[in-house]
Order: sequence, then structure tokens, then C-alpha cells
Amino acid sequence: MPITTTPKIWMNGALVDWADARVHVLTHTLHYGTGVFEGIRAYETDKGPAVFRLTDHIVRLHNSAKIMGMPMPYSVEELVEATKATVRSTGLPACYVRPLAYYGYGEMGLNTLPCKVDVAIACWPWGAYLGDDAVEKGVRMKISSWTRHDHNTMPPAAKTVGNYVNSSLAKVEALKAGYDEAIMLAPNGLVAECTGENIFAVRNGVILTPPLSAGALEGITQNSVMTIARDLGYDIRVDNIARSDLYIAEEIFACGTAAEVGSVRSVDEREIPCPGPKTRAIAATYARAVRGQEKKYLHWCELAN
Ligand code: PPE
Repeated sequence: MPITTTPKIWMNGALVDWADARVHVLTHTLHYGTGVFEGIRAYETDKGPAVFRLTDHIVRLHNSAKIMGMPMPYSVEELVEATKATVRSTGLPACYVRPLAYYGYGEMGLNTLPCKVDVAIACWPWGAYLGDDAVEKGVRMKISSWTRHDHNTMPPAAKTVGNYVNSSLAKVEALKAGYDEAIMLAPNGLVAECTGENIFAVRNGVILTPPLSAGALEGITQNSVMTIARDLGYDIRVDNIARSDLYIAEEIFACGTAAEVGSVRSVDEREIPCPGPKTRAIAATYARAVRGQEKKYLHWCELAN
């Protein structure tokens, strides 16, 4: 999706003009995929722009860096404040936020130990990732021919730049085959997640979502959805899902920061009832929660002002 520019990008402690937020072509992460990143959304609330679960996202960024053995030059608190300042600088009521920590210019070769870590935070307006009205219309998914990398290949729990080679291969394959999104299976054949979303399937009335051990990212939207679903009185569990669970599911939905909550209409041409009542109720509550319209979840909305 094309980028709409905003005035400033935060780089290593300062807000610089969008056009000046440049890196050298010999930036280490550009060659080896060694960076870590986050995807966050700020939403319009009646108290101004609020960044949804900002601290949780920055903690995950720190955890991704820890898994990679990358020293983070800024604390969680510093990056939370930097993100808020960047959101404020856009003047936008709502935007997508992309923090990125990467090994910068100055060293080449696979040894990251001598490399300098740079951090940037960019914001831009970003529309519905799975298309407009993804809840009502639903998306068509395909099981990918690409396998999600396992824990001893590329740790899926870390949101590293290089991990997304796997997701991009699967996404483009699905799009070229006429689908909207791909579902990735772990090396043991169990369902992991989608290319940029966690997945949920309803079987016998119970909502299931695969664990981190199945190769899924510990999604912050996934966690929010689990809280919302429990509060709505649904039985929701983290458990393994087999491919055939998907084909005969009563409902399937995917969720992530960029995608929010979207229904799945079919998997490999097997039609899934869509939109399902549980998906609809969860998506509606999530849409209000992120905008500060659900008192119970106001603590998730971290005001940028
Ligand atoms: N799995 C993957 C592989 C993933 O990339 C995301 C987020 C999720 C699950 C959901 O995580 P969370 O956002 O914490 O609920 N994907 C981000 C990047 C998307 C992109 O294309 O870029 C996002 O949604 O911001």
C-alpha cells in the first residue's frame, strides 16, 4: 500500500524532516535482515489521539531485541515518549506507527557484535489492511506452500525484519493465486498464523488460537481479542489447530494491528460461515475499545498528548 508522508520521523533521539530520514546503502540490516520492529496504531478518541497498547508494543520490541541479542539504546519509557512525540508531530487524529531498531552503517559481515544500533519511529495514515469492510465481506485464504520457519531457524516470537521474508513469500503467492491472504503452517503441519495476523477458529462453540510454540507471534491484538471474548462470555483457548479444523470451522477470523479484526470467508475454497456472530461481536467491541469508547479497556488507550 502506498505511503502517505507526514512531517517528521524520529531518528536516534530527534525528530527530523520526513525527507531527511535516510540511511546509507551499506546499512547492516538492509543486507542481513537483522533489525526488529513493531506495528502500532494510534486512534482518534474524544481526548485526542491515543496509541493502542503502546507500552506493550514497546516491551515486545525490547523482547525481540533481547531474542536477537541486540542491545537497545533506549529504554521502554524513552521509546514510549518518543512514539507519543512522533504521533503528535503528525497532527493526525489517527495513524499507523512503525518503530524500527536496526544495525546501522559502519560494519559489514555477519558479526553484529561491533555494530551500532539505530532506532527510528515513523507514522503515516494507513487504511484497512485486509480491505474495507473485512468483517462483513470476509477474506479468502489459502494454506501457503511456504512453511513458517521453526524456532531453531528464525525465532517466530521475535518481530525481526528477516522473519518477514517468509511472510512476504506467502503473501505474494496467495495474492497471485487470487486469494486475499495466506495461512502458514508450522513445520509439524499445525496452523501457525497468517502472514501478518494471528488466526482464530471456532470449533464446537470454542474459539481456538494457536500458541507461540506453533510459530505464531504473541499478538497484542490476539491478546486484546482474548480478553474481549472472555468478557463477552465466550469460551476462548490457546490451543493447536489442525488444517482440517479450519475447513470445518464454524467461524474463522484473523487479527492484527494493521488488519484489526477480519472474517475469513473461505480456506482453500472450503466455505466458512461468514461473518460469524462471535467474530462480529468481538470486532465491534475491538473497534470501540481502540477508540476509547469502552470504559473497561480505557487503560489500553495511551494518550499521545
Ligand atoms: N503475526 C504476524 C506475523 C504479524 O506480522 C502480526 C502483526 C501479528 C501476528 C499480529 O500482531 P499484533 O499486531 O501485535 O496484534 N503484523 C504487523 C505488520 C503488518 C505489516 O504488513 O507490516 C501489524 O499488524 O502491524
